[in-house]
Amino acid sequence: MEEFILLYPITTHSRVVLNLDGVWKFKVEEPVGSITAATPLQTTEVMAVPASFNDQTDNPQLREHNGYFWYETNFEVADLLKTQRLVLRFGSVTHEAWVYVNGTEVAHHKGGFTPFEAEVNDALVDGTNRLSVRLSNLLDYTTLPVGNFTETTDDAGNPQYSVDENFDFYNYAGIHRPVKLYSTPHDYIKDVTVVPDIDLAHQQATIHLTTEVGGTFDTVQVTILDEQHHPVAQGTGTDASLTIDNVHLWQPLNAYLYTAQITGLRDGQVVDTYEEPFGVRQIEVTNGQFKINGAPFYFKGFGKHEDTYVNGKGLNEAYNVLDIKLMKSMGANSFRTSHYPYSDEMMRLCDREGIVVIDETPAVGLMLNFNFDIENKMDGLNKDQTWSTLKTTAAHRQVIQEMIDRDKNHACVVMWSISNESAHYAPGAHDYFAPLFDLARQLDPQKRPCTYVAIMMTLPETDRCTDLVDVISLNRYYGWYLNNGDLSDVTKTVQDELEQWQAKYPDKPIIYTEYGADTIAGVHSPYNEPFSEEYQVDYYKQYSTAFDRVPHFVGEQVWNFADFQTKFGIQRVQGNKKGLFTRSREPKMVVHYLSERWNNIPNQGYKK
Ligand code: BDP
Repeated sequence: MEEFILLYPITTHSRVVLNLDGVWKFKVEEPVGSITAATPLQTTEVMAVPASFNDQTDNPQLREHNGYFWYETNFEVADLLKTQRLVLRFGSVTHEAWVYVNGTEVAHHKGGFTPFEAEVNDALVDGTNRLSVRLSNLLDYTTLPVGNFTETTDDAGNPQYSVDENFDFYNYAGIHRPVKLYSTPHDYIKDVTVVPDIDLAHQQATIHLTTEVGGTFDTVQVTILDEQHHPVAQGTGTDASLTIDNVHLWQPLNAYLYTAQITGLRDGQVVDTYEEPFGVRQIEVTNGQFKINGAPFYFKGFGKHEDTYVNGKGLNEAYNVLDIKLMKSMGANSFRTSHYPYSDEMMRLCDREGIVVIDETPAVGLMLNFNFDIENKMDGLNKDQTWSTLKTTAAHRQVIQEMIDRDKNHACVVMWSISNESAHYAPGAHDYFAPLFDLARQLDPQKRPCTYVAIMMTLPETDRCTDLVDVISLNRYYGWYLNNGDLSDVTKTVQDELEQWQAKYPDKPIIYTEYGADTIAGVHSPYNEPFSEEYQVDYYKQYSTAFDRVPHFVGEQVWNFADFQTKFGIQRVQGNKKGLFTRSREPKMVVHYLSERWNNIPNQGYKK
C-alpha cells in the first residue's frame, strides 16, 4: 500500500511555510474534458480558498453541479528558498483532485477529508508559477462517503452526472483546507511516531520516539521539552526511548502537552529540526469501562459536523474555537468527528484544549437505500444486498491508513470509528469489516480501541460484527424516527436494549454516539409537540434516566452539536435541525438542561 506520512507543516530553524490560501480563479468544466492545465484558466469567476464553493454563489445551477471544477492561482518562490526541498500540501480537496504546477501534474488524490502533498522543485519556474487544481465532487459505490451516481448525456452528447447523497449531510465540495508550500532541507525529518508507555504508580513515562528520515544524517537527536520549553529528557537515534519523571499527564479538559524536538545533524551541524506536540495519557478498555489514565471516563458531548454558513465544510477556525468553548461551558468533554476526519487544525486544538475525540473515517452511507424510514427497514435485514453491491473495500483501507497516519500522535484521539451506520446486520458484513479492524489495529502504534457506530436496525439479535469492536457505539432515535411524538416508552425501551447489550457483551463498554430530535429554534408547544424546544428537552430527559441505570453505559454524545446543511428532502427544512445550537450557534432550550446535567457528572469516576 502507498505510504501517507504527513507531518503538519510548521516553520522551524530549517523550515519555512508559505500560505497559498486566498481568492483563486474558478470554473466549472462544462462540457467534461473541455479544460486542460496547459494554458491559464479562462474565467472571471473567483472562489475563496479554503472553503466549499457551493455557498459562495447565488447561482443554483453552480451550487448543485455534479462533475468537475477547476481552481487556479499564481505564486512566486523567494530565491533564498530555491535551494530547499519544496513541498506543496493540501489539507483536503473534496473529493478527488488532480494538481498541476505550470501545467505539469504533480499530485492526484482521491478522498475528500485527508491531506496529500507533492515535492514540486522540478515543476517550478523562475518568476510566476501557475498552480491549477481540477477537482471532482462525484461519489459512487466505490467511494467514501457512498453516493448514488447516475450518468446521462445531454442533447449535444455530453455526459451529465448526478450524485444523490447516500447520507445525511450536504455534499459540499471545494478546496476545504489550507494550501501550503513548505520547505525542508534535502535531508529531512520525514515522520515522527510518539508512543507513551506510562507507569501511573510511579508518575513516570517512557516515550518511544521513532523518526523516519528522508536522505541521511550522521545523528538524530531527540529532546522532550515541557510546556515552558525546558528539556526534560534527551537521547539520540531514530528509535529512542526517553524517560520523563514526575510526568504531567494529558487529562480530559486538563491538557498538558510536551514537545518532541527532533534534530538531524551532519558534521556536527544542525540540518533539520521538527517539533511535534504530544500528550502523555493511557487508554484502556476493560470490564465494561473506558479508562483514561486508569480512571473510568464518561463521554459527555456530541456528534458534530464541519459545517458553517458560507464556508460550508471549509476550515473555519473561529467556529472551531467557539464550538469548543460552548462545549466546555456545557460541561461536555468530547465529540466524534462524524462522519469524516476533521482538519489538522481542529485536532491540534483538541490536543491543546483537552477535548476527547473519537476519530471517524468517511465511511458513511454503507447501506443500500438510505432513508429515514426505520420501521420499514427492520424487515428483510437478512436479505440485504449491501455487501455484494458496494465496492468500497479499497477506499476504506485507504482512509483508515490515511487517518491513522495523520492522527496517530494526537493525545485527543482515544478511539477510532471505522464506520458510521453501515449495514452491520446484513450478510457479508463480518467478512467486510474483520480485515478493516485488523488493519486499524495493526497500523495504530498507540493501539487505541476501535469501534463502529451502529444504526438502529443493529440490535443485540441482528448485529453480526460486535465481536470486532472494543466499545459498543449506538445511534438511537426512539421517540423520533420510531414512535415520533410519543416519549412514554422511551426510557424503558432504551434501558431494556442497553441491558441486553450489557448481558450479551459483559466486557464491552457501551456509549450512545447519536440520539436526538429535530427542533426548530423558537418553536414552542404546551403539548410537547415534535419539533418544539420542549419536545427536545423531554426527549433528552427520558434517555438520561435510562443511561443512569445501566452500569456499563459510559457515554452520551448527542446528535448534533449544531443544526447543519443536508440535501433537500421532505424531512429536512434547510437541513437537519437536531442541533442543540442553531447553525449560527444560538442555544436552544435543551442546552440549559444538558449543561446542568453534564456539569454535575464528573469526567471520571461517574460509573464505578
Ligand atoms: C443518523 C446518521 C446521521 C443523521 C442522523 C439523523 O448517522 O448522519 O444526520 O441519523 O437522521 O442516521 O438526524
